[in-house]
Amino acid sequence: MHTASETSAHGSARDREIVAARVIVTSPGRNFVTLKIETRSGISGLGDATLNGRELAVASYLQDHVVPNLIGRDAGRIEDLWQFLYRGAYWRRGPVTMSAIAAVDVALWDILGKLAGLPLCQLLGGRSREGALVYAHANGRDIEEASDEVGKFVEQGFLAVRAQCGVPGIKKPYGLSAKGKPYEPAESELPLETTWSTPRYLDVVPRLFERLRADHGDGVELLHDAHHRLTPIEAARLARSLEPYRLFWLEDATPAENQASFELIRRHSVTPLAVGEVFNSIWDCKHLIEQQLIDYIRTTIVHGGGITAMRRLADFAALYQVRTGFHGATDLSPVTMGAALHFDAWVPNFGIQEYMFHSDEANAVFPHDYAFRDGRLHVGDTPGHGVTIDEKLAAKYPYAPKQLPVARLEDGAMWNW
Ligand code: CS2
Ligand code: MG
Repeated sequence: MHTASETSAHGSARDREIVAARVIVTSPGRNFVTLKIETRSGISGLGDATLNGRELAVASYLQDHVVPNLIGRDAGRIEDLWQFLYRGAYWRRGPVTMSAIAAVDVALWDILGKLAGLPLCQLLGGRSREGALVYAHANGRDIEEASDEVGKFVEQGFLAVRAQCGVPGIKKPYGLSAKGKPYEPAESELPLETTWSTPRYLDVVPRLFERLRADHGDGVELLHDAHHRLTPIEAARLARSLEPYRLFWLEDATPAENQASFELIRRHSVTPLAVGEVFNSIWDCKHLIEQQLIDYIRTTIVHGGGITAMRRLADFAALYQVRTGFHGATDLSPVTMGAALHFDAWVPNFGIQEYMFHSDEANAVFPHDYAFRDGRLHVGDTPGHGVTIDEKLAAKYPYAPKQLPVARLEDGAMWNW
């Protein structure tokens, strides 16, 4: 007999008992790892576990070390399961562990929404806004082409656009997609070796944004990703040189293992700073946030430990007026996009959501109810996060080993890609 606390509108503990959990690896245009948790009631939930270039590490972590611990547990005990998987891992944190925990967490929130008949944003506290402001990715081999690409997104109704362009003399600089194709960096089985030159890069970026403001005016929000390539003083120089063009943010200006290095950038510039897509825990950004060294935190649901963890991080960030700016590249699945958009709809200190388009194949494998209009992505009222998986179709796209590029300086020394 179940106690009153176990029998509620959300079914009984027996209904919520986890009876199966399956890891689905599929590659519709690119690799994705998805966890599907099934309960005795027949209700199931999905979580994204994709870690670009290291997908099978997370798939194994889930299959071999997490799934055996899920069977028989109450899917409604979301917090307890999060604590079990975090504290119980012993080897805490890290992108593989936290992506696996995130997949379980998001699947459980999805199940809870379906049991309650409520969309995820309602479970969190309801909508704070109509739609999430999103930014698209414009890039070009040179300034001219990049500006044309920005113009195309503005015409499509985007209110914010990230702009990257080629660096003269540098082959395969960061952020450029093959003409007309979505940007996908993990394009080879072993890392592609690219070259990097900070001096050449620092010469071209201010000219890019001078041209963008001249071509597109002050209305559109412009963003740029330095992708961990600069030293703190170089980042300070770039941030200061971009001040006349009023960026929405300069992202990953310098690697953030030493969070204090952002103090140097902050001393020299008022260009807003965003960081965190490679973080996986609140401890990676505690100093950055409480010292107000950044303006947007990029850590997102799939790599940051799920809804349960990101809710804590967002609330902590709100104390210091730091806003969310979730990572939303194509290597995060539509499951993460769906969950993130529900979070974006609720979170009081929302900033912006990255929106790189998934391929048609990926959108067919992961049907969803979010939609773009008026420069924002809107989630529907489907119970849960609103994303499903067509497993038959997913099975048609076998995993293909892919890794991210690496970067070397012109003298051959390894650098940050
Ligand atoms: C980039 C990402 O979207 C971004 O801001 O930093 O595309 C990043 O390069 C990829 O997610 C790496 O897999
Ligand atoms: Mg980035």
